[in-house]
Amino acid sequence: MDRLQGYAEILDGAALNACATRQLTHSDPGLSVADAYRIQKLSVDRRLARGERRIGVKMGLTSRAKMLQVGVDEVAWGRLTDAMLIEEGSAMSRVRFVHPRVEPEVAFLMKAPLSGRVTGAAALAAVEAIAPAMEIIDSRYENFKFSLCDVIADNTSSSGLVIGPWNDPAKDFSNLGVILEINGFVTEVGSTAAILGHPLRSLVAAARLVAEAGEQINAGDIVMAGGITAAPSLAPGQTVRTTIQGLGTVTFQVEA
Ligand code: 0L1
Ligand code: MG
Repeated sequence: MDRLQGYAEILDGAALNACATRQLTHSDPGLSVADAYRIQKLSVDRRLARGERRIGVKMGLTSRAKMLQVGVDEVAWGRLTDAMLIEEGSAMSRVRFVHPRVEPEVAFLMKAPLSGRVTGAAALAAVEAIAPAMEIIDSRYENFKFSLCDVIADNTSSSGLVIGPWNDPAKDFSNLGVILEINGFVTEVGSTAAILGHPLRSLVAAARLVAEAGEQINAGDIVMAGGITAAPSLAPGQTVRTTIQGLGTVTFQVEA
């Protein structure tokens, strides 16, 4: 079997069975970033072959807090499918995940395609709406430990997303206060400016990175701009809520 296809099957199996696996780079330190994106695509293709539908892309490692938390210092992207969507206000099942964590984020809904090197103004013109959101990340690696290549191959840990109310993107969303509460306790605070200085920069980076892979952001896609704070762990019984100043609130529960 092709080496990269084999890795894609290992990671896909780890996600399907919620069972952690060893870092690929422990046994294959020569793995490149290009190899890792190839593995990511092959792994997500397996999901699509099972009937999942592509719904957009996510940006990862877009804030200093995230980079420090995982010891990686470059942005990365991953692919989103409809099976990752968790309805706002509903419950996610903890047993479907290995060791899930949550990140407050900003989501973009696209009204026009975007690809390649674009300006911030062009990126904004392609946005239909923006929303407060949360990403549930779940590394398929043991102990949530990985290198940049490992995490890219693992679809940048993406495993769930919850989207709050959609807002007019004409609002200034460059520096809005963000509060992440778990069971009513303020767990993380931050600002949308933590996303590369302005969430729009993440969308500009997404257009460039996705084009480098020969793909594009499509009208109707969701683009998750990236985590704003460090990502706390999730446990059964929690109610998790993110509020972004002026954009609204998004909530989900964690059940066993
Ligand atoms: O979305 C993110 O910023 C996370 C990217 C992967 C790193 C992690 O799993 O924490
Ligand atoms: Mg994220």
